[in-house]
Amino acid sequence: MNIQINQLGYTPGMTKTAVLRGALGSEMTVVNAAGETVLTLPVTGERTAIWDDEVAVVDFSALTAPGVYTLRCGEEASHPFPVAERPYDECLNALVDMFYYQRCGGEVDSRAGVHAHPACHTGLARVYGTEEFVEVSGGWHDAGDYGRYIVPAAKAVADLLLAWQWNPAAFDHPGLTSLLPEVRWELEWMLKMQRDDGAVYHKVSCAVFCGMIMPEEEREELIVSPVSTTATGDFAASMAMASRFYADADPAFAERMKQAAIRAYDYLKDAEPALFRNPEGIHTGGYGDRSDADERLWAAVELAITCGDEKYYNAAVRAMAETDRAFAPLGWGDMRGYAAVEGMQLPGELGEICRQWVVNAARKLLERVNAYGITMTERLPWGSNMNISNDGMIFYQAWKLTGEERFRIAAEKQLHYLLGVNPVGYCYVSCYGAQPMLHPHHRPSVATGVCVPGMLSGGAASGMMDPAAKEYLQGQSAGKSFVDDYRSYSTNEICVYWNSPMVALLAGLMGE
Ligand code: 9MR
Ligand code: 9MR
Ligand code: ZN
Repeated sequence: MNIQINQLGYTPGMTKTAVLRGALGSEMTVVNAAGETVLTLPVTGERTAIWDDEVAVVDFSALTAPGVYTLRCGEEASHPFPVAERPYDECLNALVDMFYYQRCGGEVDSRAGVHAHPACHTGLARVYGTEEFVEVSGGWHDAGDYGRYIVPAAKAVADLLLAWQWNPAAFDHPGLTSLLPEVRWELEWMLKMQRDDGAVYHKVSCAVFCGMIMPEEEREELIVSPVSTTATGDFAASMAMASRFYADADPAFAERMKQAAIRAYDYLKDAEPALFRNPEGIHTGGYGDRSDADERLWAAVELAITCGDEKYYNAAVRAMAETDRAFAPLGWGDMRGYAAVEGMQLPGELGEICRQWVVNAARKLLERVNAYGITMTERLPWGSNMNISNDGMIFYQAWKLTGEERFRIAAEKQLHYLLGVNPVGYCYVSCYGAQPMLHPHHRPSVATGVCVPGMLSGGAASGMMDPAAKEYLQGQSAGKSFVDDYRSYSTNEICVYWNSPMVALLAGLMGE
């Protein structure tokens, strides 16, 4: 395909751009289902060299009437795509159901079809290096592996709660699961990972990654890795945040989370940074960090909001003064963006600082966008589709704050990229779109031979960081460094914290 479009289509009011490449004609036509040309647009302007192609970007936002269309240019045609009021409902539903498929410690029932399985990882877990055993069942498997890690869990929870905050109506339609109960599945597990002194264990997993088997077949010993201050800070922040979302429906649960957050925070006050590294003999995901200052900042901000207590507010003010606010990242390692996005609701100067921060971050991101509308060109990291969704969340927030259309358009372009406007022409959500990703590094999908739907691929990664990438992607440009092969964990794994920002972006954009 040499004309890339959002394969799930567009709402009437959305920005619509196609990326054309190769020696195409000077005119692009929009053709309806009856074969009639409804719009003709010039392919003008300079071609941009990007990722080994010469591309032209054509804006066809003038197309607003519902229908099914194809773009044509010379001999080339795009996939057919709809313009409709709600083109993403099913996909959003599937993106949320993905968390149900990732459930650990409980049955995934027959509604999951071939992916149904009995409760997995239910045994007690050994605390690393001790004879102590703890009950830490539950939560979601992190990704294509079966580890459960606090640091990325906090990001996933925060994104999903933001999605709910931005547009609860987006989650009205039926699926395997509902949003807040599903998030609770993770929160209940996180609570179990807290020690009596308030500190939080970094993760629970087996010593090494297992083969491509179903989760209940992984029966090696479960090991709880040591406490880290990043996990403890993330825990305090996400628990304090979550507490507000459950306060009406279940005040006791909300209070339990708030108290857990306070205990984690109190532990941190006197704790020197304890940054995680896999201890000897443990080889699963590391989620290491260089600093825990951002986790501490986020925790102070959330506790200030939830408790309305000056002591947390002042702590947040102090932490903020020491924070580099050049960008507002929403990663699993750098939580400054969550402090910024959440801190916007605080009163006084701190709230104002956070609002400014988010808008400035969006402005800076906008200076970096390329022909495909994304902010990364030279180097795409492992899980680049997460960064793209994260950028979309920041653009969305900036649009809501300022009303500036350029931010909305930028947010929409992140979505369009993920759903097809990218140089490999994939819809990066499994089983969706005309050319869906279908072979993720995801053990239940490999074990059954059937791809779980609704999972966002990590996407192009320029570092050639797995055997399949080395085999197939040598010499590829950054944006094309993707292979839909289950062996390529650095370009085609899936993750709860990659789905979560896409859920937030989509929910936000589908609100009014
Ligand atoms: O399956 C593992 C995946 O979840 C991780 O992201 C990845 C990198 O840590 O590692 C995968 O496991 C592979 C391991 O690192 C090396 N041996 C083969 C494993 C499965 O492909
Ligand atoms: O998402 C993580 C990515 O940012 C890192 O570059 C990569 C290598 O350390 O690890 C990714 O996280 C993996 C985790 O370690 C194990 N579960 C699967 C995660 C996604 O590949
Ligand atoms: Zn499990």
